[in-house]
Amino acid sequence: PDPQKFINNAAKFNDLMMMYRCAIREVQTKLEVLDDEFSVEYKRNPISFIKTRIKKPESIYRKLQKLGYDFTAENIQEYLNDVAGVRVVCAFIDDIYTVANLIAGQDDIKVLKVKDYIKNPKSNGYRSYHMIVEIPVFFSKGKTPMRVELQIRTNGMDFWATLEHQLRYKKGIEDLPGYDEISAELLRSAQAVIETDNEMQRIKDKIGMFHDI
Ligand code: 0O2
Repeated sequence: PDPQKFINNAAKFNDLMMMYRCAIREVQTKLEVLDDEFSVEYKRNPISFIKTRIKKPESIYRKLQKLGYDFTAENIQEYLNDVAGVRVVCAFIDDIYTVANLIAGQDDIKVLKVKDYIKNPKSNGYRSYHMIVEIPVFFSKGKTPMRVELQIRTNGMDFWATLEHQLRYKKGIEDLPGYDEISAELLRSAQAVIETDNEMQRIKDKIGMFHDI
């Protein structure tokens, strides 16, 4: 192993992660601007909270390996869409589409891919609106288009997905004797969240007929 090569690669990796952190900041600011404007214009916030994350080196490595690529900065930039992640949690289902459309309509944003797991939930019950966007970030070396994964969901969808994610990532959970029953229970709880989300939307629409909301 050549130590100099290792040091150069590590520096390149750090540089790239810095670029993803900056891309996240750009997207986060856009979302905060929209939320701020909404709170002044309509006296309410469509966004409950925003969470951001950079994919961990180990997860990046595993995903590249699964796709059959080496762990290099070039491959990360070329083949991975979700190194930079922004999760937007909204109060109501219609807020999700409002936020998604307002972001997609901005002329410096390019939408590369959309997966609507709300209209088409996954078989395990997972729901969320996923968007891969490309945003230009201005560095001293010039303008670089960076990809960011946006996951937009309601509080209910987030509550369910967070718990399901924690359970799924527990080692060996699939081998537990009652695993099928656990999956079925998770699916039933997802259904309960769908019903509550829909109910809240109906209530909002009802109030909205008489009052700005
Ligand atoms: P982590 O730990 O959150 O980073 P793509 O290459 O984009 O077409 P991919 O990567 O399967 O294919 O994208 P997809 O389906 O849009 O899902 C990516 C992310 O969505 C996942 O990231 C999760 O964060 C979330 N997600 C997708 N399905 C589920 C699910 O069934 N349950 C939960 N809780 N979250 C889900 P990672 O990298 O898997 O994990």
